[in-house]
Amino acid sequence: MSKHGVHVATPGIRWTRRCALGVTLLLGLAAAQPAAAADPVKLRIATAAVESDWHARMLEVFEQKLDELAPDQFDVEIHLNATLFKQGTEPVAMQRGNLEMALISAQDIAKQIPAWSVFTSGYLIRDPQHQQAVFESEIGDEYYAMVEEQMGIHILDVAYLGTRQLNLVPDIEVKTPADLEGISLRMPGSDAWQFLGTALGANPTPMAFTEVYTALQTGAVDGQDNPLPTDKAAKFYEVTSQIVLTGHLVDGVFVALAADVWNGLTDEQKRALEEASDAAVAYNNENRIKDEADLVAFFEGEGLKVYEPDVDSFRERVQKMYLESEFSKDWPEGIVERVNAVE
Ligand code: KDO
Repeated sequence: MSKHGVHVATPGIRWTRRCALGVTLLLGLAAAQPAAAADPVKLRIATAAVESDWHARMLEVFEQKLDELAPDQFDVEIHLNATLFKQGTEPVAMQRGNLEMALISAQDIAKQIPAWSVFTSGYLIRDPQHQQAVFESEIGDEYYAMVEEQMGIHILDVAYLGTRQLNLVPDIEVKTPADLEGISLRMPGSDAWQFLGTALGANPTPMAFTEVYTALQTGAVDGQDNPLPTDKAAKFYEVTSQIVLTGHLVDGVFVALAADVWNGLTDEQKRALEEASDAAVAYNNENRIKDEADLVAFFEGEGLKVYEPDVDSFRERVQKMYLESEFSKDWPEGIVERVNAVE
């Protein structure tokens, strides 16, 4: 094309044996050259996290670390606020080859592997250190292997999402589960999440995370449960009056990627991904744990009531309901005792 944008006709080339020989020589030369650098591996990461929450920020740490360890080998794209895939649909997107990476929950996994529902159960994991220890133990190896074999998803790590607390609009006093009777509590949309709401004594309402702020604001629901750092990041404190420190679920998100993508990497690339994920999780956990300790004062400053209920009454009811539930029939023999025994 000329600089004026007009196509200039190329004088016709007459195809002769000499031309053919020249092409063969050229092709041979090209084959002798070192292989051109492979295209970077695309890693689109999907999550419902909001920008200022620690599990969103840790993805930037992941991207930077990966670039340091394996420059130009990965092309990371971070998609927050469930903009790429709806919350809870990420595992299937990875299984269908439509997504490379996501932060997924035990509740998402339990939809396909019922044995995983043990990790959706309230008052089982004691604290963030216990969570790390459990998933670094043989239990973690076994549970991650199930996900790899049965779902074709490779888990790199668990990141501490925080300890879930109740966050309510009405100005009521909550001491025991009985005080939640008739309270419509937004829970994420899956059976495992809904059951947790019922076990707490409330009326669970399924709803995606992205709709929660408006639902609280308009009174469509009476409350929601999330860890304190998420209540701050998603600004739920602007539209609620109290936080009840039930501490009912020590929650985590799993840093996961499609096994097909994982299996296509070199050993060096795999090591780089593992190291970058470890760095990201360490950053998330450290900041989130510190935040949880500091945030009560922040919410009180915003005018919310923050108090402890009779936690034992919640623990007793929730544990009993899980053990008697349909979910527990799918738990491997002795798993609760093994989890409890991890120091
Ligand atoms: C939520 O929807 O309440 C939840 O906390 C559930 C988690 O599993 C996770 O999906 C999280 O939302 C999102 O990452 C947003 O913080």
